[in-house]
Amino acid sequence: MADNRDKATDQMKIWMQKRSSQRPDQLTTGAGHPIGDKLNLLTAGARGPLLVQDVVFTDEMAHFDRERIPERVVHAKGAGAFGYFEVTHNITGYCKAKVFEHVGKVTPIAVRFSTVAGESGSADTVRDPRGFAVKFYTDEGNWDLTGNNTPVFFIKDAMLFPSFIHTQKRNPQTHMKDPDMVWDFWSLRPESLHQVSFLFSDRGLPDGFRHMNGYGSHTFKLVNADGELVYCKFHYKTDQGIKNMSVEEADRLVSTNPDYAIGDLFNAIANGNFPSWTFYIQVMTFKQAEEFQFNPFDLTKVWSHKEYPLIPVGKLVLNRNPVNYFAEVEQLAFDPSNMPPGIEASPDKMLQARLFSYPDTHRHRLGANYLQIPVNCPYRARVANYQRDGPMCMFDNQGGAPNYYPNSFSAPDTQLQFVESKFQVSPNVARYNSDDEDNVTQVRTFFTQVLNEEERQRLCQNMAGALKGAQLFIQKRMVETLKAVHEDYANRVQSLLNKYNTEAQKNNIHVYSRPTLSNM
Ligand code: HDE
Repeated sequence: MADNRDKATDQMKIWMQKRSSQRPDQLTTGAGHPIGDKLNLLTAGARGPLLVQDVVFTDEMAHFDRERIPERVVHAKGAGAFGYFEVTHNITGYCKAKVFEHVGKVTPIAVRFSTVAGESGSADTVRDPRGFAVKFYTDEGNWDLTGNNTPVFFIKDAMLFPSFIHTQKRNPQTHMKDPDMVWDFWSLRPESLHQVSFLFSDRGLPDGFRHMNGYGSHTFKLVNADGELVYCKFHYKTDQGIKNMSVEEADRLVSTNPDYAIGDLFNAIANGNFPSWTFYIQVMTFKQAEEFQFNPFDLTKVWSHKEYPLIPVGKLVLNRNPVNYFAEVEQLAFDPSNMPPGIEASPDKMLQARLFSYPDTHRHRLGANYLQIPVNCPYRARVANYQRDGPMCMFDNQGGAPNYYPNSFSAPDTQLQFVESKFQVSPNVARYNSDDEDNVTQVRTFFTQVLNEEERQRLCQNMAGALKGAQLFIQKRMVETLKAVHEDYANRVQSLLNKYNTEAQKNNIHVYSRPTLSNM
């Protein structure tokens, strides 16, 4: 075998070398009983049937039968790593959270990167947003910043999320990806245009996970020690530099190295080439929020960096690979409602919905006591509450401490300083339609000012290459929505579609050609 294999490929060899001085462990059953023979079933005679008393076999098989837990309903394919967050700039004027307590403060972190729509065995180099979720193990409980590599999202009202995700997954009958579903939804919901334009730009195919930025995306609230509040957005910018992949290279890797991004991250860390990101905040006062030209809680919009400049805060560094993928990555559970005192939710409807959805998902995937799993456990804080029992309760279940509140026996009590900030809400409860807010201005800026001419060309090419897979009436509606952004955007996509549609007619293709994977 070649000597030049990378560290990920050589994992078995490296593991064995580390143990070379030790004798192999005694093999046991799950219950710890030493095993004498692990190659042959216990049978009545050489050709006879199996005995139920072969507990060496039944112990192993019964556990094997239960190996899978439900995969994440989105973001199923991913890679994780561990490291630290270090404060480099003082932001205590904005936020009292202890994670920002002083310059030089270091907090351990876990990070999971992911694609969104594919299953856990899908390829890494597909066109898709990338998840970039960070768990900070702070002294005041865990803080999870469960973000993506884009500052905006496809929708702004969480009611649409399950339907939106269904369009990105598989057709209910064919069990195939379905361009009609994808483009039908996007063309019916113009608020998705900003994220869709990001997605079909070069940024839709990042080169692995190390060369992309991360964003908390939502608007959050920061509270300082005097109880003063500002709105805030979080950004983590790659120190490796942005690097994207060409469509051709991404397509090639889908078949030749579908785990490209996982391997790239693992090897970088194993080689001591630790990836890092510089962490910033953007801050908006409540007064500025009232006067802001857009809804400051609209997840399909960005805040201008000119008006709301990036304020440096610290560094995220990844310097340890998981010791075991299932234990530390598959079971790693992020939850936007994990916020320590000083960081609070804004009224962003999407964020509010996520506060419910994530812990609900974890209780389903991992069980009621998922917070006791080591990788999720807020181990730098002391958990003391009145929750007890449930499946897989792993520790002492808080021993003999009272399990009811209030009580007279000196059990855990509250402190007023940790009460959340007060805020006013609009008095009329109703189902407000937010899709009629301005969905085009920022997309126009992206198309005309953020992208250069070559990038614009590739965006239109990538979009038309995927949109051609949808029925004509859907193509037409999508082009109409592009027209509202910019005539040029719509015209370019339309003329490419005309070319594809004529070719399809000429070749008598009645079934619309399926887009390539990287264009889905
Ligand atoms: Fe998620 N999302 N999401 N999402 N999301 C999940 O949680 C959900 C949204 C994001 O590496 C799920 O544990 C709802 C925005 C990441 O483990 C689930 C809504 C952003 C990850 C869920 C959103 C994200 C998830 C699936 C709309 C970026 C992977 C399994 C209201 C700002 C985290 C799980 C990891 C995972 C729900 C929208 C990012 C089902 C309801 C916006 C990075 O709970």
